[in-house]
Amino acid sequence: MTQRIDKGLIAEENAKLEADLKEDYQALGNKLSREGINIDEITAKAQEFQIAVPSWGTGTGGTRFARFPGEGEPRNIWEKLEDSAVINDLSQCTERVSPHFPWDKVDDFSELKQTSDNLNLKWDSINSNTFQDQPGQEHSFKYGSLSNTSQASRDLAIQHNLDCIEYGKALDSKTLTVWVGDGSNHPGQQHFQHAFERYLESMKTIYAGLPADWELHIEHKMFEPAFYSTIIQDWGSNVLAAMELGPQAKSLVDLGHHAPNVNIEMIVSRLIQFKKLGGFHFNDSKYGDDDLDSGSLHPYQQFLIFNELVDAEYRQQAEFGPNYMLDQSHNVTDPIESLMNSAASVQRSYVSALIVDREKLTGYQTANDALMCSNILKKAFTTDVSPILEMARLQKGGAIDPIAVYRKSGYRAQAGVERPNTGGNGSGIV
Ligand code: RM4
Ligand code: MN
Ligand code: MN
Repeated sequence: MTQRIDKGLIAEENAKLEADLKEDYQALGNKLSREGINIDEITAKAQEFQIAVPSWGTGTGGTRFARFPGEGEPRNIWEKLEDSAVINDLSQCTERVSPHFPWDKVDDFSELKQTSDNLNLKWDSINSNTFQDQPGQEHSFKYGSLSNTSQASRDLAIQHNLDCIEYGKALDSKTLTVWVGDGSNHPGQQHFQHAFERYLESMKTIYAGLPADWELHIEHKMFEPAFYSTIIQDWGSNVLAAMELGPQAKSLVDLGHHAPNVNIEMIVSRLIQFKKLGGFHFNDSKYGDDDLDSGSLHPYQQFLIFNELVDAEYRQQAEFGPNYMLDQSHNVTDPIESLMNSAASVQRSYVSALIVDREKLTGYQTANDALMCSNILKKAFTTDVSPILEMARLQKGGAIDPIAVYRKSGYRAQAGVERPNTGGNGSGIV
């Protein structure tokens, strides 16, 4: 097992930065208190914030053209867990891991649960995979899974999802997330309505297998692998399916799965209003499903999404409690560093949204003062809340500067020695 980051190293590195942090925290605290905000209350909320790490994000991702394996990348779920523990030790806001099956399948799930317990990690949403065939698979998913014209292929896809629920029970998860690549590449290839009917019929069987305290999250994506039509291509089809299935079915929003310029924060608001917001896959993108670091391109959009989420919290919206997860896949960075960066970026959006003056905003909205509405949001967004994030980590035993400590630890080089490249990490994203 790769040696975790030494707590002594974290303390030593924090000690170098602590005096400056205290000064910055005090200054920000003074500024916020002039606006009636208690900085310690915001820090306490930042400390409660959690965002799950995708097991497949700990390995190096690829494109449709090639994958360039990284040094010491995890080869199986045990090693993915080790990396996830490092991310959480330093970041202190990622105590959950979201697994993907069958990529992360093991023979003994109680052993896996025991291992995660020992690493102080819990399990988030279970992701099923019917977007590729497994070796020796009897009925192919080439022409779709839950909506395939072949009943035998559909049955296999349904069974896989039911198996995922069983794995999830053993790991004490409470959510199944279903994303399928089903769709078509040629106009006329598929009868839209019949395909959607087949999908819904399959999903009803999966829904019937859900334990009473579970949720079923449906994830939409506009395109890829199908490039003409996709069965759940947008939030409209998504929420229609969720409404058809019942109250335990909700929609999941992956930020990279929309057409460019779509107003995602408004979709979020609609889903909140109708109690259908299940969760998120945070990432960023310029073109499509790019899976770049969260907030690396559109930090204001990410903030505006959190503005809706915090508003729902503030209004104590009924049945509101989405799962927050990262979903990204890296080609050129160290995935541990990127996941730490992304987790902090999403946490930053949450904290920035917490300092929006909601009473003033409502007043300006009522008065139709568009300029001041926008300025209220911009004011919160442009306030540098870094001292809050850093203090939140420090007080929980994490690192003031997670990337610096991680680099100093030599963890990646050590993983490189202990995890010789076996040519794959079980996650079939190329
Ligand atoms: C998809 C989608 C799903 C993820 C796969 C790996 O584009 O984002 O959430 O399970 O990729
Ligand atoms: Mn996703
Ligand atoms: Mn995606």
